[in-house]
Amino acid sequence: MSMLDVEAIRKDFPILSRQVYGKPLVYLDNAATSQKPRCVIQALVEYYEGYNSNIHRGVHALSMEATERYEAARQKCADFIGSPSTDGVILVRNTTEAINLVARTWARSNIGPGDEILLTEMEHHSNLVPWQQVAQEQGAVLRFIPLTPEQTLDLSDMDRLLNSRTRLVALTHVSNALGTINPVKELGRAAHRVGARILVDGAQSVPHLKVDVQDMGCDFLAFSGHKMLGPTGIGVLYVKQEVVERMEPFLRGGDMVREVWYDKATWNDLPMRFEAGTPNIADTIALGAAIDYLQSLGMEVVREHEIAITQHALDAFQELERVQVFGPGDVAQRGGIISFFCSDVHPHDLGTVLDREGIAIRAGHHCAMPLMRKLGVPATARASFYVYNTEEEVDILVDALKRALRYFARTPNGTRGG
Ligand code: C6P
Repeated sequence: MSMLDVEAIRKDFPILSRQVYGKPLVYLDNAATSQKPRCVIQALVEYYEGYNSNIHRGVHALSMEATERYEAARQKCADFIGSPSTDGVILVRNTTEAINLVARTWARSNIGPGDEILLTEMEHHSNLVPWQQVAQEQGAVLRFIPLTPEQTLDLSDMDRLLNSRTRLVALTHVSNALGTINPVKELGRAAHRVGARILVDGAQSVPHLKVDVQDMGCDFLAFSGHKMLGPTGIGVLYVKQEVVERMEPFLRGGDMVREVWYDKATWNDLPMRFEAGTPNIADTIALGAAIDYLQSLGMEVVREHEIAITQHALDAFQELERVQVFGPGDVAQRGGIISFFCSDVHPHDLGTVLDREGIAIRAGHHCAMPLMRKLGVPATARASFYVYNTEEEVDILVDALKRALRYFARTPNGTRGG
C-alpha cells in the first residue's frame, strides 16, 4: 500500500479511461513515455488559445505574458532539481539533445588526445554514441565500468578505471533497461577527487526520485519532460554554475546573441546563450504544469509508491517459471522497471500477445544494444510503472504472462503458434 491516492490520480489522466481491443488500458510503458494529466494538456490549450506569441523580444502584452510563463517554468525546473540558479538550466528537446550539447561544447574544449571518458556497460545509446564521436574526433579513450552478476555496477576496479587521465564520468542514474539505481553521489565524489567532471543521465530518475543537484554534486544533469508527465519535445540540461560560465555556445543564431556585426558577435546572458532560435514555448510551460503536479504529490511519496508497486511486481514475478528478471533483487536499489526474459518466447511475441489484452509494455533492446549483448539476450520485455499504476494492474500483467508463457511453452522456438 502506498500513500498516493491512486484512484484520484487516475481520474486526472483522460487516456487511462480508454479501452484497447475492448479491454481497459493497462499502461506499463512509462519508461518510454508517461501519460499526461489534464492540467498539462490544459496548459497547452491555454497557451495557444490565450497568449500564443514569441518570447524575449515582443513589447506587447501577449509576448510579455508568454515570456513570464516561460521563465517561470524554467524556475520550476530549477527548483525541482535543487539548482540554486537558472543560469545553468538550459531548455532543450530531450535528454539526447542535452547530452549532445555537452559533447559538442564542453567536451570540445576540455577533452583532448589520450584523455579518458568513463561510462558504464549499461548506458542508453544517448549516453554512449555522442561520446564515441568525441573519442573519434578528439582522440579520447572510452572506458566502461563493468556489471556484477546482479547487473549493478562493479566498482572493484575503480582505481584503474578512474585516474588522472579521466576528464568525464558519464552515467545513467537509473538504467532504463535493468532498473538498477547507480551510486551517482559516490561516483561524483570519486570523479572530483581525480579532477574529472560528472554527467548524470537523469531520464529515468528525475521523474521518479527526489533529485537534488547540489546534494548529488553533479556537474551536468540531463532529463526529458515527456517521461515526467510533461509533453514531448522539451527537456532540460542542468550545468553547474562554474562550468556553464565557461562553456562555448552550441547552436548559433537569433536570441543567443547580445550584439552582432557582419564579422562577429557577442553572446547573450546565461542560459539564453544556449537557446538559439525560437524555443519550444508551449511545451516548456506545460512541463512547468507537470512539475507542479508532481510537487503536489511530493517526490518522496512518488518514490514510496514506486517501491511498493515494484516490490509487489518482484514478488509476483517469482511465480513465473523460467522467467529471468534483470537487475538487483533489493527494491531499494531499483527504479520502477521490471526487465525480463524467457527463453521460450521472443520478447516481441510476448509484447504482441499482451497488447491484445490491452497491456502496453515495451519489448526490444531499449536503445542499449551493447548491454543486450552483455546479458546474452536478443532483447528483453519491460514493464515500467508510474504514479497512476496499481498493484491490480501488475496482477493483470502477471496473469496474462502466465497464460502467454503456457501457450508459448507448447509452441517451441518462440514461434507465434497457430
Ligand atoms: N529511454 C525507453 O523506452 P529521450 O529519447 O532523449 O527523451 O531520452 C533518451 C534516454 C536517455 N537515457 C535513458 C536512461 C533513457 O531511458 C532514455 C529514453 C526510452 O527506455 C526510449 S529509448
